[in-house]
Amino acid sequence: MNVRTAQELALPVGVTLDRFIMHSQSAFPYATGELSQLLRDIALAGKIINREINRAGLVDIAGANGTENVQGENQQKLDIVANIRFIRALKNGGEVCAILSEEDEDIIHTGNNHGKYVVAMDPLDGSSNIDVNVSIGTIFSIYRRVTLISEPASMADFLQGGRKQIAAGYILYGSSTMLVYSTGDGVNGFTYDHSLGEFILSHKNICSPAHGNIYSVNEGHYNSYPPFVKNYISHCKSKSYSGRYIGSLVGDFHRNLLKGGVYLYPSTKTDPKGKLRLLYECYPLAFIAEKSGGKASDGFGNILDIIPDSFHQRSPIYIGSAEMVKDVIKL
Ligand code: AHM
Ligand code: MG
Repeated sequence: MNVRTAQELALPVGVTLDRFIMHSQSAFPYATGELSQLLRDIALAGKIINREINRAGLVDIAGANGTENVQGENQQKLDIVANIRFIRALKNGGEVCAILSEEDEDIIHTGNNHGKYVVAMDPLDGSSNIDVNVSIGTIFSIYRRVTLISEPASMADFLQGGRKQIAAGYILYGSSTMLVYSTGDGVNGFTYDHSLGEFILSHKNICSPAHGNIYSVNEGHYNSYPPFVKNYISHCKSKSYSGRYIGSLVGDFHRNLLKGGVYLYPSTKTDPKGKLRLLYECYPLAFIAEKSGGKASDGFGNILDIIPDSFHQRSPIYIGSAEMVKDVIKL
């Protein structure tokens, strides 16, 4: 066990995210604190988005007769609002030189060319669930830039490949709001305490069960799945596994991470590369899966080993409990 994990394990459940981050940083005497600050910026953006989501229904009512909300801002769809909030928080933080978002075709330069990091994110994933009060999530992935500091970031900073992520995680806006992240050593979960306005360590050192009895897949597309996926679905049925599919990647992934299960988004006849985006959906969750003992594959190899060639490229994904992912591929 390295120093950092030992330090983190020493902290009891119930400490604040800030304290946890500070404690983790203290294991590295030469750390500048920039990554710590970046994680705090992400948590802040998560709190703001959480607030927007919680009052979304009310805002619609308040804005029914016009296009402005209570703060005089234009009414916008929640995923656009989340995108704006996230970008603003990362720009203000100063550690990030560029952002790749699911909502924008090109990378967004923050103007902080001295920032060491780039962030790829899906600010609000699960679009079909956004307006119907079902769990949704933010997914993020952090890289140290490879281009020269002080110059504008470029494609190369984002196309380094999943193994080069230095941190990744997600925020789940569900029955409670949770931030789950890893900087490489273990995965920890923090639940948002509304009354304190703080994320509190609630799920320490999360370990993905090696096996489970949940499978999550959109069976509506069954007929267009590859034969090995159909075989796996039959296998799950023969074992009487539970089918659980929210249609919200973060929610489905999180449940399977805690309880043991596998999430599948295969290639289909119409989408031979699957639906989910490699850089800000598959990579970060694959990182969390692996750091917690789970696994993620595209059906051929490890998701993290795929070398990307474009910002918004897609990939099939089979992710979750290690043994279950192995079973999918074996079939
Ligand atoms: P989105 O980025 O447009 O929200 O799409 C991603 C979502 C995932 O959260 C979810 O697992 C999947 O799409 C559901 O897709 P489908 O409706 O095809 O089952
Ligand atoms: Mg998405």
